[in-house]
Parts: sequence; structure tokens; C-alpha cells
Amino acid sequence: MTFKTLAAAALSTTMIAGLALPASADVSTRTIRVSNGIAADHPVANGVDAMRACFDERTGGAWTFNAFWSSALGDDLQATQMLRSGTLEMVITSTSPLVGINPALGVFDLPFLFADAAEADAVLDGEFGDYVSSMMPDSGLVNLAYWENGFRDLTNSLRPVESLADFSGMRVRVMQNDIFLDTFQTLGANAIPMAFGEVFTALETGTIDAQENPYVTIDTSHFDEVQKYLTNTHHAYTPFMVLFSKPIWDTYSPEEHDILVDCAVIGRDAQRAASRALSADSLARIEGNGVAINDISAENMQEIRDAVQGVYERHADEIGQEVVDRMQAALAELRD
Ligand code: TK8
Repeated sequence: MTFKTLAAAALSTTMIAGLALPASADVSTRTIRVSNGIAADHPVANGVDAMRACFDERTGGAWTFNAFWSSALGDDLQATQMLRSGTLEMVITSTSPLVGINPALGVFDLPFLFADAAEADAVLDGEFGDYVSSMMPDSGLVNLAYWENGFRDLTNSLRPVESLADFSGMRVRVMQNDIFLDTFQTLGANAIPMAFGEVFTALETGTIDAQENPYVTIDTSHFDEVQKYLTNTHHAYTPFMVLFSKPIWDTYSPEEHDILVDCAVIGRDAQRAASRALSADSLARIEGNGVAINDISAENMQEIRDAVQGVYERHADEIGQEVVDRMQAALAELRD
């Protein structure tokens, strides 16, 4: 038996006995703060809880993991900038508000990119996801894993959206992102970029008519209280990235890096499972709150898809042609 296997055997005996593990020499006492734009009852909390349990187990309780919700530490972009300057450890954010930091992330904003969650998982957890993650350290960020926000649907206070024409003039909040802006402008809406934390009040006061987010986010952010219609558009799947500050990462040991990545992946599996399990409940709650839900006919959906097709070409240069090509190759391979 090598020393390594001996150590591993000793480790698993300790774990079986349920004793707290002493932190190894390479694990220091740490406090990690994670910023979230969404509320504390969003399925991201299930992932955060799983991640915390994993930290406890792997560090013998040497790490404290504190989550901040509803943009309490700043909106997604502000929190991400804090990571880059080394004043905050972690953020869980949609990729979309970060395109100014890394334009390649815009690839996830292309309309109707993923056909279903299985496709999103395969691309994000596969080579393409690694490729995008490998670009992040140059921007002062380390991506630990991709979690789920979900397929995005439109809500509004004006009318059921049944066709392309129904988008006309609707004041739709979009994320601070050119591709979303172009997509909704192309659909005929009056697209208004806005940070997530401002959306509820803007809907409530009527500054905007509409917004788009997955069911669980609509539900946990209570947008259903200030919206009348939800249309199943499923027009985009914008993943969450679990980002860590590169300047702070550089002060952690290799063993601590492994703990961060491994626990973010364990968190990912718990988070995606919760997101998918709670999605139907969220939709039922939204409907229960009096929001009218509708689907768009296949024919009208095709008209909408055709209308936004040009978005791909218009933004390929800014995203990076190679990034777009690699994404399309990954999808083609899955669809084979
Ligand atoms: C959560 C955001 C949000 C996103 C948005 O902080 O801004 O609409 O979908 O859920 O990342």
C-alpha cells in the first residue's frame, strides 16, 4: 500500500466514523461570501447548501460560506467587478450581464440556441464549457461550474403574446446585453436594459410592461404579483456561472482549489435537480396568482424564430466567430 492509498483509507475511516476531519496543512481557515441577484428561496440556495455541506466535510469545518441574496452586495455586474478587484470571493450570476468583461459569453445569449436542458448540460459540462471557462482567468475570474437559471419566458402586463405582432411597442426589460437588446428590438419591442434588482419596482410602477426570466426566477422574485400574462417563449437558456475571484484564488493552495471546484460541481448537481423539480411548482404558483399562461402556435413560433435569425450573424464578430463556430459544432455533434 502506497502512502497515498494509506492516507485515503485513513481518511475514509474517519469519514465513516463521522468524526470532524482536521483541516490539512494545506487548508486554511477561510470565509467565503457569495453574491446572488436572486432571492433566498430560489433553487440556487439548494446548490449553495450542498456546496456548504461539501466544504464542511472537505475542510473539517475550516471554511465559513455566507450567501447574500437579492443583490444585497450589489447587482451581478458590480459583484463580478468586486471579484476582479479581489474584494469579494464569489458570485453566482447569469453570463449575460458580463459580456462587457468577456464578449465570448454572448454566445449563450443567442436566441433559441439550446433545444432542451439535456443539450445545455452536455455543452456546458463538456469541452465547450471548459473552453469558455479557460478564458475567464484573463478577466480576473475563475469559473467553478455552470449552474442553471433555466429557459426564459416572457411575462407582461398588457396582453397575451401569441404572435410576432404582439411584441410591438411592448416595453420589455432586458439584461444589460447587446444581443438581448437586438433580439427584442428585432421582435418589435421597446427593449430597456436594466439590472435585475430594479425589475420588480419597474414592473410595479409601470415604467416597463414586461420582462423575461425562467419560471423559478419569476416566482421567487414575485414578478407574478405585478404581471398579468406569461407566454412560453423559451427563447434563451442563459446559464449561471459560479465565479470565484482570481486574485483571491491565487492566495489559495492547490488543495483548496480542488475543494472549490469539486464542491461547486456537487452544488451544481443539487442545484439543477432542484431547479428542474421546482419549475413545475413555480409555474403552478404563478398561475395560482392569476397570471394567464399561453403557448404560441408552432406556426407563429416559427415566424418569431425566423425574425431573430439575423441576430446570429450580426453578433458573430463581437462574440468571436471561433466561439460561435465551436458552439455550433458542439450542438451539431449532439444532434447527430
Ligand atoms: C440573477 C440574474 C437574473 C437574470 C436576469 O441575479 O438578470 O434577468 O436572469 O436571474 O442573473
